Amino acid sequence: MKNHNFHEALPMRLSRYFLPVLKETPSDAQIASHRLMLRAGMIRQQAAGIYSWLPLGWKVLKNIERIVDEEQQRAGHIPLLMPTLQPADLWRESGRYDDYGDEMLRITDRHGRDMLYGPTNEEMITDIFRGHVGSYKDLPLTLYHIQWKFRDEVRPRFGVMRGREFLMKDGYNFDLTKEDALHAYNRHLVSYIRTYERMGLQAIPMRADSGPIGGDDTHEFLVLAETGESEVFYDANVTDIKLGQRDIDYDNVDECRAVMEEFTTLYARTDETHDADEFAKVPADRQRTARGIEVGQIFYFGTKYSDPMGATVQGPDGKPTPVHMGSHGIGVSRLLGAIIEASHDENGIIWPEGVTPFHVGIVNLKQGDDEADGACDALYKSFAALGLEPLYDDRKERAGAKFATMDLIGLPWRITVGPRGLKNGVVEVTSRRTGESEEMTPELAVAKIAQIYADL
Ligand code: 5CA
Repeated sequence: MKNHNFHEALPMRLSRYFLPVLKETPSDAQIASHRLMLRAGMIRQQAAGIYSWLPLGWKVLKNIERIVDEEQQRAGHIPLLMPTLQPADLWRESGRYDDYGDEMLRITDRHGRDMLYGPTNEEMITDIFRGHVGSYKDLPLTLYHIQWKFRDEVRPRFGVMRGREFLMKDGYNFDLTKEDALHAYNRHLVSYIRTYERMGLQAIPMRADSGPIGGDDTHEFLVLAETGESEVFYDANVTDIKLGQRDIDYDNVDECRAVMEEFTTLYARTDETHDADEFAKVPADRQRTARGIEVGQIFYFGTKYSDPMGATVQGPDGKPTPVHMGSHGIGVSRLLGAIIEASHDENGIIWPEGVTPFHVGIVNLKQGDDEADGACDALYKSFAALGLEPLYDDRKERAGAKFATMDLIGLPWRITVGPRGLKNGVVEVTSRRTGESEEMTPELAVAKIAQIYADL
């Protein structure tokens, strides 16, 4: 299998894990993803819109972060890390310190200096750029980080979906010309679609409003879901467009533009930019009004920050030129909620293979039976040796309780091991998504599951 893991595989026995599942459905959680994340012991609320990530939730968050990271690097973007706390002075330079309003958490340090917990990083990255880059020869450049943000939302709700503290990937492109910056915009659009598809999500780019970030060109990426906070209007045919396994050359300007056009030509807008006259031109049987979850947004805003902050490079003519910029964000922690909204049933979560916290669950129907214990141990070791992470339910619990836990936490594959099957030399492999089971030898079960992940 392609092992992109930055960490070692972590096979786990449930008896030693920390998985505080809740028996009751939390009454204050209004949407499925919030309820399921609490019930599956993934998060714990510490204050309004502020969560601890418990081991299972943390593992999924890391998986999502890894996919985002890989796709950014595939597109040629360079990772770094900026702090969560920022000096207010940088924001005074851009004029946003006063403009940003009550969503900004303002802090004063012991010396009386104004600080803030970053809601986004345009100013700071522009400061880094102006301090270290001086020539057009160093362009194009796109820097990004995956870092916690704080926005003092009036109504934090729906769990990680609208948090106050949340994890975002934010990237910033620096280019000599508007044309180059628009290539960066298209490159981000393509890489985002690829990122979401790897997580089993269809996120439709829709023309949107730029809000406090600024600029004229902006698209939001929306996952259709009844519980989504945005109202969206689109041509039904947009949902047929997929990137799939296409090999994209991110340096190829025409290729990226063609993909951008393919995904953004049909009508698809959020309520902020919805235009009834334009929408009326879509054939009536294809007009759709729905709700969506915004899992990302890209912006081109030209010299909005580079001008006031003096981020210039020496152009080919030797003259200082302000750089053209854009910023590009993915709601990393929100994505957990979006994935669950898109993929669950009445029994619990159904993780897509790309982000699942464990690759496979092993359920021992008769803990303490030598043969069953031995077969489970052997499966566990085989998966671990392949770099896969099984979660082995080795507790002395009833079968029903074990199945309920596995269904709730949503591992896409389950292997059930019991004395009866073992007499015939078989275990049962069950798909969480379809509920279908198949009997096979333990060796074939390992091979089947290993193949599924190798094909991702
Ligand atoms: N600087 C730009 C792009 S880097 C920016 O901040 N864009 S943003 O405001 O659109 O945020 C990027 C993404 O973060 C959003 O698309 C959304 O998915 C996520 N996000 C924004 N606010 C929250 C929140 N309160 N809770 C969870 N995720 C959020």
